[in-house]
Amino acid sequence: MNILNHNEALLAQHTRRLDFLKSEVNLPAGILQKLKDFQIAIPSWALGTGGTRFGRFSGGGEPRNLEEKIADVGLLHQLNQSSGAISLHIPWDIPTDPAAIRALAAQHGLAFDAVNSNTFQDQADQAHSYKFGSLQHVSAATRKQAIDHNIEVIKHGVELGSKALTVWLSDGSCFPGQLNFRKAYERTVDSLREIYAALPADWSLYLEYKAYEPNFYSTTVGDWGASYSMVNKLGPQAKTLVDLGHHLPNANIEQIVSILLMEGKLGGFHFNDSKYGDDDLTAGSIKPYQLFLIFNELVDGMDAKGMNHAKDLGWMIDASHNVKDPLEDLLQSVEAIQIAYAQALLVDRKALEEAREANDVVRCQEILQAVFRTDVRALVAQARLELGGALDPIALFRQEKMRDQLIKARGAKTVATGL
Ligand code: LRH
Ligand code: MN
Repeated sequence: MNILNHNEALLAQHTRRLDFLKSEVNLPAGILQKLKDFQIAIPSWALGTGGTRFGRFSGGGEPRNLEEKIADVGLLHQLNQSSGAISLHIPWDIPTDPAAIRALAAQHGLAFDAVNSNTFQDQADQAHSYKFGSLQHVSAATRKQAIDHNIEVIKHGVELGSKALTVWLSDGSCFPGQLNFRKAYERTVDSLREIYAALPADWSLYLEYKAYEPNFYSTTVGDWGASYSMVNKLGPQAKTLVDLGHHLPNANIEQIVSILLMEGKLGGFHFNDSKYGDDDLTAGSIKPYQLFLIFNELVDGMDAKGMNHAKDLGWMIDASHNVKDPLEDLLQSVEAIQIAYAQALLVDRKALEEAREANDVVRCQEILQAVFRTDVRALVAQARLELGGALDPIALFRQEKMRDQLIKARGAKTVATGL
């Protein structure tokens, strides 16, 4: 892939844009280094074409195994130098030879972020079905099976150098009366305690909440309150994971983030966007202002606690690509997240606090919206350039006809494991 030629052709235009930005905005010291350090993990289950119950329209050249998934994330990272980690989902991506997989990832400059368990599908050789839940299940044998699976996933993660387990439970009910909410909650917490006890000392457990789907009346870990109350019962290594698509309409996610962060119980994110439900669309594609407001709370809250922006939270994407090329879609999501982070780093927090303390509502809004309306793409591109990435990753992906090359190498009908 000829990144040098690509950047050379775009350098003059890029420099003009960057100089203009610098003429308009005082760039805080260290902002470029922060952007360069900020790596976003790519979900192993989102490298193929996603679908819905109504259909799936594969684009071809999809990765056929974990090795090819790592190669695809490696390609993204080569292009944008901001996708330096992969988040695996077990059993969709069981690393049969962990040492070889770890070495292959290292060759691509990739680390392993949180590993994800799966007790929302029944595997062929499974003794007990998860139809009526897993960690909440009325049957102790089914709960034990789900607990053992999570402990197994931790073992896979340890072999790969991962430091966190993400637990998302589809557990809940579809009809009033079906579930004893209190028993389901207590059984879930008791089951999580056994998983928590198996965590290595330097690991985290991320408990991901979701309002609905696949259950459509109640979800046992259905909102931040349920997750927060449970992770508080578990202990200091347990934190809440915020998937942007897992909220009821109009939820104020940036407020949820600020409180979880203040309480030291925010573990990380699954970035995506949505208009209606858990649509798993490209980050920043529907509500870019919300994404900016979330990063505004993150930068403010992390600085208030002296946290390291790049290392102290789990930055992961969780998306599904029904109509776009999966790799182009992921490049867009990473760019949108980097833009929201860069803008949040430009907010004049002293002026904002002064305006808030003065109840100068207009001034507060003007400070945030002025930054949101600032085009920081040249700054994000400069970070990529300095790390050896492409000034315009999607343009280069297309110029090099990468999808055609993948189809030629893998075939037009290959289907990746995942959603
Ligand atoms: C559930 C979810 C969860 C994953 C799955 C692939 O909606 O967000 O994070 O396990 O998607
Ligand atoms: Mn998710």
